[in-house]
Amino acid sequence: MRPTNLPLSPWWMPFTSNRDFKANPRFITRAEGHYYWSDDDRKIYDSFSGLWTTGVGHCHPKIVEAVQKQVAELDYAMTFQVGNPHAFDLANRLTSLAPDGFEHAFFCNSGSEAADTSLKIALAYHRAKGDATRTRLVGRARGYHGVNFGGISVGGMTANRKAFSACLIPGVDHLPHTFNLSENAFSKGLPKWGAHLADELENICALHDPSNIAAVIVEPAGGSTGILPPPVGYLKRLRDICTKHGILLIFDEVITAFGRVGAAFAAERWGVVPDIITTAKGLTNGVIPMGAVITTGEIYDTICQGPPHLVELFHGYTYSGHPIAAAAGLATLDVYEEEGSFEQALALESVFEEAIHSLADHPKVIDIRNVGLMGAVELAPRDGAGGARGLDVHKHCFWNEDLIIRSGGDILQFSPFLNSEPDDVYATFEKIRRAIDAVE
Ligand code: PXG
Repeated sequence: MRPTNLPLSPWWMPFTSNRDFKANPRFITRAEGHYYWSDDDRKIYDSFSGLWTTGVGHCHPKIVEAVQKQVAELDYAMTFQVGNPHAFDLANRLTSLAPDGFEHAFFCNSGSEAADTSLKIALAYHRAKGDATRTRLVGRARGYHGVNFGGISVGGMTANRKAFSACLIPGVDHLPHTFNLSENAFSKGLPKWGAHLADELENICALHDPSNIAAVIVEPAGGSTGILPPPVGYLKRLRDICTKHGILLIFDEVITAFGRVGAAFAAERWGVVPDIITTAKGLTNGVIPMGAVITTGEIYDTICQGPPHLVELFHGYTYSGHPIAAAAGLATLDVYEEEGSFEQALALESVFEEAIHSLADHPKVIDIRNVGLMGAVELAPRDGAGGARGLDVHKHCFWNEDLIIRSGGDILQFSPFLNSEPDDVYATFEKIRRAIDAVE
């Protein structure tokens, strides 16, 4: 229960309309399984699995137990020049889960740190190889790679870049995004149109010469931009062009890894293997912050050379390989395996697709996109007030439908639990229909 006189002003909340929120706050005080509880003790269904994080449900007993045990046994240990078994164990488990050839995991604490770490590893790799001119990076319009300077520089979300424009890192190009309403509206799964958009990478190579390009970073399926599944054949074309020109391909799998697209990694689901994979969120079921950058043996071996007493990569965080985060990660990977979470997600894909597309006839809906257990319903914006309708639907769901949804502007996003009950998935979109009806 929230103390009624708790001042709200001091916490400057992330990605929140602070003044609007504090005028009418929405509090979550407890969670279990597929539900949150609000401070007025309503049981609220979570249609977003935390924030893409909590695929096997909140407060999973196995993960809770592992964290409780770990915090009492080894709360923290430095990881610079000292190791702990939990982080080594997790690195082993992660590299076994990843596609063949991925042999090393670098730990950090978030998706943003994973993105920046991956870019630094790419630059360090080319330099160590003697290709020090390869410094340029390529991202994609509407891409999201977190909010640190590297991530917003290669990212393509205008609102996240606008205020920081003068200080974005230099030497970055962007591929075009794959959103196209006239070609792909209401497509189910991977859109058929758009593979050719990967060919823009050839133009970027022609402009700068490939010998100057270090890496391309993309989300295999766009997430925070409002779900942009890759057009059929698109990822393979990117892979082929990168291979042809010696450019590293980074998949930002912070959302898509660990079952979200019905496999351990999107790379596996769509059969396209990058050189570096970034992860976070589902790595620990969201219980303890953690990210990991997984790389091939070749990248590690290239960077880790020279006199053995020297530090090979001048990068790392105080909490890289934190023992409690590692314990949470190990327990989470156990749960995925024991419960068959990735297979559960794959089996739910058609239920989710049918449920989300049931809104296709709604006059306020202009597009619906889905892949795996990622989905978006795009609403027509209100005249002169883009984003207001989406936020109103979010609030209406919270207060009137006992439902948490995520709205990014006028795009409603959904990330059902990997182990959702089909009835709950259908019920979610019945609630959404009522909410869209109810708001202006
Ligand atoms: N990469 C990707 C692909 C992400 O989706 C990050 C990096 C950054 O992770 P951290 O842990 O630093 O937040 C993300 C994060 C949304 C939403 O509404 C998605 C994210 C964050 C905030 C909102 O879809 N993803």
